[in-house]
Amino acid sequence: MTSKYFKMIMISGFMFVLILFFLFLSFSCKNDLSNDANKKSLVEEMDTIERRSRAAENLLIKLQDLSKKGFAIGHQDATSYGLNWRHLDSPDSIKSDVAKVSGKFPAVYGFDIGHIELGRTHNLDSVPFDVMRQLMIDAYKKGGIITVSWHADNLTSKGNSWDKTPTVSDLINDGKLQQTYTLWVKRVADFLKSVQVDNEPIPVIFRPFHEMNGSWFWWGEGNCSVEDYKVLWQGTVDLLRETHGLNNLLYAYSPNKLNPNDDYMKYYPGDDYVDVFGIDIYDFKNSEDYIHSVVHDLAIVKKVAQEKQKPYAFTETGLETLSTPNWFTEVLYPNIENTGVSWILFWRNARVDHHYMPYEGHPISEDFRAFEALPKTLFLEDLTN
Ligand code: BMA
Repeated sequence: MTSKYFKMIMISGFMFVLILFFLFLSFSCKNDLSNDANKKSLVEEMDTIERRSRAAENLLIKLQDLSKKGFAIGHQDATSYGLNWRHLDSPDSIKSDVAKVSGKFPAVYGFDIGHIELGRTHNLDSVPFDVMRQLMIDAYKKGGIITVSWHADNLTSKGNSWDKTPTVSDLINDGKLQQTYTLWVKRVADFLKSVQVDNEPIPVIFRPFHEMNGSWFWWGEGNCSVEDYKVLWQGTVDLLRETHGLNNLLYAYSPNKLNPNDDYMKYYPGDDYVDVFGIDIYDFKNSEDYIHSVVHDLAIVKKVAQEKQKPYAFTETGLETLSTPNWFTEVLYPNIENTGVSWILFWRNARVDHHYMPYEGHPISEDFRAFEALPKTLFLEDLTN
């Protein structure tokens, strides 16, 4: 009786394995034979999930999809503070200068984690990291997209990001500095891992070491060689991805506006290390020059991104103090509406002499409302609808 029963279990077990095997075979054949480049085999899918969480994969898809409808409007520190207010002072309500002026919240939320590497409680612009975490979670839960830059201090001089003392070559050759940098990246990883919804780290577009073709940061042109830059980028991503197991990050590569002989891909660390292409271009109160760069440079970014089948964005822009009348509808919009960028990030509203989005009562408010009403501008509610 016992042995008959055992035999039956063995046979049904064997049949079960056989069915599974055929099921798997039919799945992989289907994928092998299908000509659809977007379909992944089971094995590929497992690899991708390990490398990028499901949520990060979804974000990549969202970026591609939304670019077919328009471009998402982003603002740096949108909900952390604005002109004459700080989230810290009235944490019960979420505010934003963009919402105060247009009635709509931005779709993309930029944050900067400079000074997380030092183990500080506040970032370089005095935003407490605990508040930042809450604001990231809030924005993500509402359907917003989160992007994070990192104005890290200089390892060698202990000055800030703008301290040009060469340090990347030191880092590559000096074991002691490597130890410190490893700790810095651990602090970055710990923070980005701690921003969770339903016990899962939320997906974040991480944009470290930006504007490297300019010479104002320690990781920039002239302060760090091209080869060293790539080693720095790859080493940082390896630490985050492999040592700390972060799979919620998409990595954005964002040089500054190109000068005539600049090569957009000069500092590119490789396809395995970049998920999104970007560029930072500011209007230094010269619309003509700005428009020329926007049109010329975004065309290059678009070409590269399309070849590599990755999304692309206008990762930083703005006109400080917004002193050019109708800037949003006349200078910016016509020159980006057909570029296919997924998002555009305006820099922070810090002070009356340092802001890039209108605030209540700003003379450009009406133009901004007209910009909001144009077909391609996507705000938070446009993403979720
Ligand atoms: C710069 C300025 C600085 C700020 C830094 C990081 O462009 O806005 O005041 O500290 O970004 O946010």
